[in-house]
Amino acid sequence: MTTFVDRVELHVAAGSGGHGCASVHREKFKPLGGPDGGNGGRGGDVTLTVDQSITTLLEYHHSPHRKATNGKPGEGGNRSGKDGQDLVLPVPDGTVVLDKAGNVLADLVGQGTSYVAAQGGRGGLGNAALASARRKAPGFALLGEPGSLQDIVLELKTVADVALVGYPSAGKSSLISVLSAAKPKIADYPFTTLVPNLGVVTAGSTVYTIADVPGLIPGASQGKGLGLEFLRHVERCSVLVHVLDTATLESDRDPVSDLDIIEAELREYGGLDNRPRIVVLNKIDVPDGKDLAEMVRPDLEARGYRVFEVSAVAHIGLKELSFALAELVGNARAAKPKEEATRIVIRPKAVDDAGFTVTREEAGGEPLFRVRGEKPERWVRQTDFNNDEAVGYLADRLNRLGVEEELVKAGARSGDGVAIGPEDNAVVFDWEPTLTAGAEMLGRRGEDHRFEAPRPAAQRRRDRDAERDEALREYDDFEPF
Ligand SMILES: Nc1nc2c(ncn2[C@@H]2O[C@H](COP(=O)(O)OP(=O)(O)OP(=O)(O)O)[C@@H](O)[C@H]2O)c(=O)[nH]1
Ligand SMILES: [Mg+2]
Repeated sequence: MTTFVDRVELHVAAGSGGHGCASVHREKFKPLGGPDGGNGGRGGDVTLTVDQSITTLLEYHHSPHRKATNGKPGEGGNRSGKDGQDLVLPVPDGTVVLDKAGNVLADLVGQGTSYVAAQGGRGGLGNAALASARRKAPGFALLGEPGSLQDIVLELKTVADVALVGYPSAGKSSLISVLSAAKPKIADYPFTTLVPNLGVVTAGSTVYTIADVPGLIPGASQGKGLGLEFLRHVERCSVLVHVLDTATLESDRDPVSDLDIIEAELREYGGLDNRPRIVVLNKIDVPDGKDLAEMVRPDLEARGYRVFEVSAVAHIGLKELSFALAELVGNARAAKPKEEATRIVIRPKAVDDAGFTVTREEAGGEPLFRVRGEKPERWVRQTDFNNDEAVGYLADRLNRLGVEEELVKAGARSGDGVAIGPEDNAVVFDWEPTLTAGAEMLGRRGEDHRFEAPRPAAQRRRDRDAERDEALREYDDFEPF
């Protein structure tokens, strides 16, 4: 038996961004040739993509840890680091992606549908990209960001138009084998089918898929037999077929009570009430079977079912059945909204990029001000804390975002603790306000006075305005990176 796995836990890690490079161009007779450190490359994403040739999640069961490659660091001579390679993980059609709490993150249906499960870290800017009119030779570069890590659960819900349900040995797998080219295992003992089978049926111009699930028995909803676990695989079907055994040797069974019991179990599972159903009376090649089928037919029709008498073994009534199913599938498809013809790529919900919050906490009797927000947290990750200039640059960025102002409003005073980031992963420092030194101070760190020449007053004013414009532009420029 080939192993079938329809639920796995998967741990994915995107690649980290490469660090930016801090380097100064060197050439004979040009001792200060300017910064030429390149940017780090982006880390690779981990993406799940539907590949219809795959039918099981088995591969991920065997190796549940997957990682994309890191971006390469930038180099001198304005050389950017190479981007990391995206890791594309092929998954079966109908794979549902959940987080550990069971929330659905994505439902991947249709060839090529993709989901970015972990996003690669950005590369850090090199000092060439960080240079500006007022910071002509930055002696630092930004660090690459770590790639995101995700623990996800993949669950397979088979995508089939028609699902066969019924008692063990009613002939579900036999029917699939004669209606399609699929060759499922068939035997005359119960629970031969341990995993769903899938076949493709062509009836006239209609092509549809048909799946069975392991046989159900009374009490399946309480876990008897193989239980209801596999009914997950019929959830997506648009037509349900009751396969009823007209030739069972069990004296306490007959097609009508079998149907009632299976219906009761389906109800217990829930969510399938609105699927159109038909009834197939199988094994009419057996003489007693044919008699029994004719006997129960009026009863079943009185309940509103369309009834088909067939024999999977003797190939009786199969054509009518396959065309009737094609019609039902056709109706269901017509009723459904048109499927997207293009590839669907689902990205994780964008984090709120705009703002940040400052909250006051107490830590050992001392006030602690916590700053949370996508930008400030990212900037902290990009900062090389061994480099004073890089730390100064971080302070400037935080300033321009208005973090200092908010700290003042929240009552922070010089020397108070400020933490940027979540409780378990924050950078904490003692706050030294720079705002009080006046707006002039904004954005003036990292200036390299070696490049400054004396300027007339009018020129200084123009420069100052240009600097301010540039500071704002620079601030925007870095965001889409
Ligand atoms: N005489 C006769 N036997 C049949 C017919 N269809 C299936 N069988 C036999 O019934 C037995 C069970 O058939 P399967 O197709 O494996 O039944 P199933 O519903 O898939 O059973 P599970 O997978 O255990 O739920 C096998 O021995 C088949 O050969 C039929 O039309 N006539
Ligand atoms: Mg079977």
